[in-house]
Amino acid sequence: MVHKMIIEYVFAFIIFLGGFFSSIFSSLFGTREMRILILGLDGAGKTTILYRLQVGEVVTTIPTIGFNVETVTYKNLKFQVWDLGGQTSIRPYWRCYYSNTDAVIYVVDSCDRDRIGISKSELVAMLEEEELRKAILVVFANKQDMEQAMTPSEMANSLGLPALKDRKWQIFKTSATKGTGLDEAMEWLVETLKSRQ
Ligand SMILES: Nc1nc2c(ncn2[C@@H]2O[C@H](COP(=O)(O)OP(=O)(O)OP(=O)(O)O)[C@@H](O)[C@H]2O)c(=O)[nH]1
Ligand SMILES: [Mg+2]
Repeated sequence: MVHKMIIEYVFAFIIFLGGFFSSIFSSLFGTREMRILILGLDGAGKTTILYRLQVGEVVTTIPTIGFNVETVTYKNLKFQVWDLGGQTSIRPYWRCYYSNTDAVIYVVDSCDRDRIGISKSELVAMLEEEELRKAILVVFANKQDMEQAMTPSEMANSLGLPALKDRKWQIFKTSATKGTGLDEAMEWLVETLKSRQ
């Protein structure tokens, strides 16, 4: 019991340190890369998407405890992409990574009807944060290769996207394992980021 608590504290500290260094790094370098966070519930496909974008392949993933960070080059633009663990106990640490974020890729499992409400509340709470006021939001309606997948418009409504105020957002259907839809979504993200500069 005591051991478990110590391990949890150590994990929490490591995740917190990750967030601390990530914000120091991004504020130290003037001509910085665009900073993107990949967020969403556990199992949505965030890590699969990160490595699809980086190496163009499907990697075998395990649930992320903490974070993965990679430099992704897309259309000659360099992005620093942070993929954070989505388990309930890790979500409170997302906010350690918010500062200087240009865009959030919010990944939703299109087959997870039971948890779309939880996904919405996490999204709404995240968007209320001052540090993310100017961040662009791209929702990936992921796992569209599955037969029971919800449609993007159904998901947009369930997530409350049409009600968002003062936010540049778009939703795309994706399949990280098949590799479909990612290009279109990244294209929109790049163009939207460029037009804001
Ligand atoms: N069918 C299907 N499975 C997918 C897709 N994307 C990811 N998966 C699978 O979903 C599972 C979870 O994927 P991860 O990328 O580890 O999920 P995650 O969002 O990083 O999860 P956490 O790290 O726990 O937050 C893996 O078995 C993936 O292969 C997809 O588009 N279609
Ligand atoms: Mg992961």
